[in-house]
Amino acid sequence: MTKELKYILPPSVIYRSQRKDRLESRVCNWLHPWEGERDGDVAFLGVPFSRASLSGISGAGAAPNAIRQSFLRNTTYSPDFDIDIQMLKAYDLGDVRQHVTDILGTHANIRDAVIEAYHELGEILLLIVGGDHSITCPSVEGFCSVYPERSVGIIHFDAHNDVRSLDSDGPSNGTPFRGILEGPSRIRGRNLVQIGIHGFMNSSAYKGYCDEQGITVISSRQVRKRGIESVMREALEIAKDGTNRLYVSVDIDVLSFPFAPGTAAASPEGLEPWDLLEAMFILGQEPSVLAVDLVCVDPVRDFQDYTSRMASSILLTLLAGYVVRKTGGRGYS
Ligand SMILES: [Mn+2]
Repeated sequence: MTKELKYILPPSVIYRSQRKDRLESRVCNWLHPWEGERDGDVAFLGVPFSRASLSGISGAGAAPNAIRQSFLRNTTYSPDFDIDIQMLKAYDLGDVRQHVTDILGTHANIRDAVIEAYHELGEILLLIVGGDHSITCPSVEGFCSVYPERSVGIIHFDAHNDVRSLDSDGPSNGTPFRGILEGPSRIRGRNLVQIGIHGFMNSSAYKGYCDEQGITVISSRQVRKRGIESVMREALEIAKDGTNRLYVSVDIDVLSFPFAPGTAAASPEGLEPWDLLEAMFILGQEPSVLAVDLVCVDPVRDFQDYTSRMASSILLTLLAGYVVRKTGGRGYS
């Protein structure tokens, strides 16, 4: 019997692989529905919310379950890293309670669900799986209020700056980082690094806002020219300067659209999968990273589940890095 939480409902679907090979561990069998345990390493929290999307009708609310389903295809071991993540205790906490029409009320639930997750499980690595990008603002607010005495830096992967003015359409998938900088979280622009911003679908005025706020913007073109490892070294230095906790936000549209067809606003100039996966492996190892969100996977727009499967690879690669962090094992090379 799953323990009842105030802001989080138990997972609405639980997938189990029927494969009989005992020498192979399937991710969906390893990830357990949470039943009140207090000893986890990592927890999956779904946020099936996409009504604050500016990109027309969004199916991103279906992403948490689509990603749970894509775990059916994954094992816990990858030869790319020669790491098996099954040593980690991983729980599926379920999904944040939604309100049918109330966007601000659901955002408040997201904030409170993040607080509730840390309250129940202590200092775990929390995977917050959206949903559209509007969820990041309340999620960061929750993260910051769990440890109010600590200061937080953010590393953000996206095609867009997501600093649209809150006055025009209210909180949406285009506003989370303005909401964060101008909200109660007290995060400083100089500790926010945006990576992979790309394509003729941004605005110089919003880049101007980022410059004014001291945000570091590293374009997709710069990632390609410099290499992701150099970019990540710089990003960590900036995000960690004067802070002691990191929040990571990954909008799947940071990838070039052939690699993430199931999202509303990718473009050809985006990152390639290994750029993002190496970044995840590096961030998984980083001791100050305690929360990672993954947003804007839209199963309704997807092709043969490729984008949901990309999302599961992003999360699992992060966890491969987390195994290195936990065991003091081999770092990246
Ligand atoms: Mn975004």
